[in-house]
Amino acid sequence: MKPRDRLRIAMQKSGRLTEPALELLNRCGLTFRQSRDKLFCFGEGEPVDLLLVRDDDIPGLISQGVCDLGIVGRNVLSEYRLTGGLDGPALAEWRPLGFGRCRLSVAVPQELDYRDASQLQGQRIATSYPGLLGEWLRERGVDASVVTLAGSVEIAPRLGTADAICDLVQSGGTLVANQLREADVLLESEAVLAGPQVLPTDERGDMIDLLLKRLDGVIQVRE
Ligand code: PRT
Ligand code: ZN
Repeated sequence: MKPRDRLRIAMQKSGRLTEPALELLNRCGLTFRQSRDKLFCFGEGEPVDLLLVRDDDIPGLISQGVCDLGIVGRNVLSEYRLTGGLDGPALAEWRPLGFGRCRLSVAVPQELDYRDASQLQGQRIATSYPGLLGEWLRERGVDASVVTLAGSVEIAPRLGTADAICDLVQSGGTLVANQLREADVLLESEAVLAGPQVLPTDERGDMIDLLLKRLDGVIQVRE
């Protein structure tokens, strides 16, 4: 890959993390030329550009060296570490960013009296997070069948294709609407600044140091 002298940050093009991520970068003194409909956003003051993509693609783009950093949910980063990024360089969570908070939880039918994970033995659990769910079940010695779905996980029990689900929960409204209830939390998530475990040592590394310092300042003020 050709060396780059400008830092490139991947972030979600259109979704829950887009506005708060841009606002945070602005507060760190980074501004971008308005081309939000495009893939690429050129940074005006500092040598920092944005790549606007689907959140699921962010860890892979960092791993391949297409981007230096990314703003992505811990849920997506952790799942990638377990399932997608096994051959690439190790990725690290450089900073928690304090927005996009949610939980990855197992939810069961409302009428089920859930006590612990052993009740999931032999059950079918629908999820978009087979890596995180599989690891959690293994750690508890539970043998369940993981049904991987790309979306609309919460309707699987009503359709009869799963007995329980493992999905992101925020207010809990989606679970209630589907006659489910949160039974166990696998992961507390929020948006994080992700990057390679080993940061570049060139000018981009200097820019990353500067960005981390500014981020720490902004996050401290907010707390
Ligand atoms: O197009 P792209 O692939 O980029 O977007 P996406 O649809 O995959 O992601 P998006 O924008 O929905 O979410 C981006 C990130 O926001 C997630 O990866 C999480 O880190 C974070 N986040 C925070 C959430 C939620 N809260 C959330 N509530 N992501 C999804 N949800 C969904 C959840 O899947 C469920 O369907 O909202 C529903 C539950 O919400 P409640 O409030 O009813 O409990
Ligand atoms: Zn996505």
